[in-house]
Amino acid sequence: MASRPPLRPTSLLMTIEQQLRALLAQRILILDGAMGTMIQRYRLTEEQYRGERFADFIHDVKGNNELLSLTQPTVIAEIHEAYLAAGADIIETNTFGATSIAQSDYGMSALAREMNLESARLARAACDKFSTPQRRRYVAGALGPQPRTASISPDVNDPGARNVTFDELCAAYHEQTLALIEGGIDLLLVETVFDTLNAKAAIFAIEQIQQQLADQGRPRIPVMISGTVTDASGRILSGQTVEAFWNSVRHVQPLTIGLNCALGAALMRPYVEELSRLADTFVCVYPNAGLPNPMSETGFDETPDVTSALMAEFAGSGFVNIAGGCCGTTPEHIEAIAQALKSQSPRAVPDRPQALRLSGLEPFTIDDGALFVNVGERTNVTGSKAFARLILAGQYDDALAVARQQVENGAQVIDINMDEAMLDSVAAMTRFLNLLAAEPDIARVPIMIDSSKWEVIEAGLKCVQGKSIVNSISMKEGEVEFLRQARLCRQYGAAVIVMAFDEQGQADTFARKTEICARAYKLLTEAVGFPAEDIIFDPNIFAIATGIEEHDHYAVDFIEATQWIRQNLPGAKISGGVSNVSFSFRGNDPAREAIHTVFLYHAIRAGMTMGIVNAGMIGVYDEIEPELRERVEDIVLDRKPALSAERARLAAATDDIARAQAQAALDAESAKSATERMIEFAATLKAGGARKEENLEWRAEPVEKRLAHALIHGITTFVTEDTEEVRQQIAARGGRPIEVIEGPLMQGMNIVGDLFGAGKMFLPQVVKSARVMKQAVAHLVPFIEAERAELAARGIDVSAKGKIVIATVKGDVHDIGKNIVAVVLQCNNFEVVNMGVMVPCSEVLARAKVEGADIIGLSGLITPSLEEMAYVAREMERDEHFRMRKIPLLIGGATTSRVHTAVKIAPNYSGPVVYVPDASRSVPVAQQLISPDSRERFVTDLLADYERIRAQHAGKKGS
Ligand code: THG
Repeated sequence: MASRPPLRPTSLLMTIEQQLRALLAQRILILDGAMGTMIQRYRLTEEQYRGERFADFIHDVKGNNELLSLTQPTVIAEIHEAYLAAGADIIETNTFGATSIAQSDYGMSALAREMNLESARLARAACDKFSTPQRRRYVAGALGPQPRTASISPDVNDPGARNVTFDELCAAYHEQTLALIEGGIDLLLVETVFDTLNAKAAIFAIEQIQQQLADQGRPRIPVMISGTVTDASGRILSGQTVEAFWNSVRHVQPLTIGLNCALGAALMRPYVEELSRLADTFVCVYPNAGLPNPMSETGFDETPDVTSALMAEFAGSGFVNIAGGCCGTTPEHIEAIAQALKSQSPRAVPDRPQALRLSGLEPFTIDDGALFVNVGERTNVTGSKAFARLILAGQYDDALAVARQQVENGAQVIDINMDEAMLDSVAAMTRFLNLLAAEPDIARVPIMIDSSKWEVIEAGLKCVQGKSIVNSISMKEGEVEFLRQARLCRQYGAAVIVMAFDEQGQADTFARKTEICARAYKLLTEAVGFPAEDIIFDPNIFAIATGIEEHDHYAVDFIEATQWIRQNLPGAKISGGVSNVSFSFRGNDPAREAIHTVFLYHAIRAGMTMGIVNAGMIGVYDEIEPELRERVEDIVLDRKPALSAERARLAAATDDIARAQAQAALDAESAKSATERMIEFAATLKAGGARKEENLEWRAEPVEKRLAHALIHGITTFVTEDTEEVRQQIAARGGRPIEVIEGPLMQGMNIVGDLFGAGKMFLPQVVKSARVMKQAVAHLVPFIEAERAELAARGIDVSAKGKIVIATVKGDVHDIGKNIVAVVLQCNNFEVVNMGVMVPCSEVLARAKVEGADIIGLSGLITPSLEEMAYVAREMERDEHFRMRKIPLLIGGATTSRVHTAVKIAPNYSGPVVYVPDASRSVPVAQQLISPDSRERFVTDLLADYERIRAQHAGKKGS
């Protein structure tokens, strides 16, 4: 590979990466502008494109810009030099389309290597001409996106079809990268990414080469990655949000992440801002010269002063470390940008907390504060007869419906397993994942690729653009194979589940589990450099209560190993296949559900991060019938039967005969093992068919309790009639329909919220609760509207007291609470603009302005929403409209709190920021904020309260 001229005395000791990092700490570096726009200026003819060498080539080649590196090298060299003269620190090779795949359009695939080699040499020579010991210039080898894409079907009739494979992309990028390196580039730029899977193929090829360089003792080549957001959805073409995209490519530890091309700087701003906030690396931005204008000669007509002013604003906002131009920009643009940014300080790279950052089309972060993560187990041919039947019959549409149902019911990740003897598992995994990629409501979540065969896992990794989880790798075939697979996982950009399994077999005791996990952790973090937060241990959930005594302690061993891993292997996560634990009760769903519930309750308290679960078979710990719960607890915790019921009966016996009988029963029971007692009890559950939904004892309770029960258990069957019953009761005593919501329904939801907060309810169950609530509210809405109409008819003022714009913040899809708030406020004569879920900050603020909102309300259920809320507060402060009017910001939702609001959100905004603990509180809060009489008092009290909380919080932290 290339040898370089010994140019720079100071840099000889530093690698290119070190040099660039040192420079980037000091100033904003300048990247060059468009190559294509400059080539257009030469108005080259077909003959000039061909040159002598290709005079007789069979295809037209005009427009094949990469060919010019071979046929018109002086043109390319001139363009490079013009950009260097304009002030570019980094120039890009003329290789955007120089891959065998892109060149096949011209029949020139065979020339790809040569084009890259020559292009790199041209750029190298130009740079070396301009470099001085004081200021070195750098060559970035450009890797374009390819005309074919790995995650999108070219055939409208077959969403699973692809016209290029990951392996083909990888081979093309591999050839390109090697030639670029040989030609003398300093760094690599994977650019204009519109399909993250293509970019991941480029990264995979690059990482394979980096591995070889490392083996030769040569330094890593810095990598820059740049995506493109081509429309107002804020997503790249293949559907990922900016954050999901970043999570997908972060594993290459790029020197920069950024955005280019697209709709010009002005429209790029929110996405640049977002990346600059998220990325714990440098940010590079090089937009087009504005929106495309088909009427102008170059297609773009933003002038250098406009582009440079926009870039200066980015720099002033602290968004950029490298700036340049894309389509339509020229050396004049670059010179203007260089001038405008000369005295601006570079963006400071933020520290981001260590977290497992996954993605599907959307990001999914598991940080220290994360609640238990539900992985849907049903898309597994060995774990579901129904799914297996569909896959074996080739009914992929119906199989996709299983996946969709998992996500709709609250699965935050889906486990996919195609290990079935009668199946071509590689083909099935590939087909299913390709089809799934076309379903945005499923592809939203990260994928867990589950197989005991590495080749199936690898096939899966080649289909997912998001950051997935490999399930699983282990040391069962020894360290060499383990490390090989781990390195590949890293190169494909996946997190891993590591099973507690080694050369001796599966770990079944605490000692073996912890010993193997510790060994694997050390190997992964030290030999592979695997980030600890991307390691998920599975210390093996085995079936308990099998009748074999050695199995009795399995659950305890898992739980204790979980705790040990959390304490001793920092950053690592814990997962397990929850349904395994109840295998000996197959066919008895009520027993299994109770076992899962109790097991999870203890495992989560010990630190279990996630579990592969059947969401339909987990209950609420506190709601399990006490005698059943005790017996389940006896087997899960492997303890001597507690016999509470028997002891209670003995204590309650009033005469000698009863006492003797109770004593005999107690003796008989204490002679039995926990397993025996559970098996006996389980049989009665089955006999009684005690499926919770079918056990109607709760129907005898008072109606408020029935509503709470329906909400907690997610039962919709009777909710309309119960809601109506309460409404009539309230109406009979002259009350209003809204009181049904404010009273019993809110009380029920508050119980759900508390259980969720305490980790005793899981997301899938909360999703069901929401459906129940929604149905109840839907029943009440017509009555509420009728009441308003009636009041108005009586001449009573029902005109709006104020206007509130509310939204669930970006990144969050939960809206039960928010929708209740909307109804409650509307009933109290507030005008509510409900913007729905996943609403970006910019949209909330724009809408609030348009509507002239008096108050903004934000809702969110998951922890990342907290950060987003703090961001909205900052943006409100930045925007004069809100800052001057001191428009109040209301904060609500399950993970929000008074302390968090006071400490983390309120300080960002000078207007009132109010934590609203539940929907019923929203009315008095909103009323006090709207009324000029009460507002001042309310705000003063609020500020004092928050000040006190902050002081307390600071005190706690200090001690
Ligand atoms: N660890 C890791 N991955 C895993 C497991 C694990 N993947 C697979 C499995 N274990 C987790 N998934 C399931 C899925 C289904 C069942 C159990 C575990 C299950 N199925 C019903 C049964 O067999 O009785 C089938 C019901 C039906 O056919 O519908 O119990 O431990 N890393």
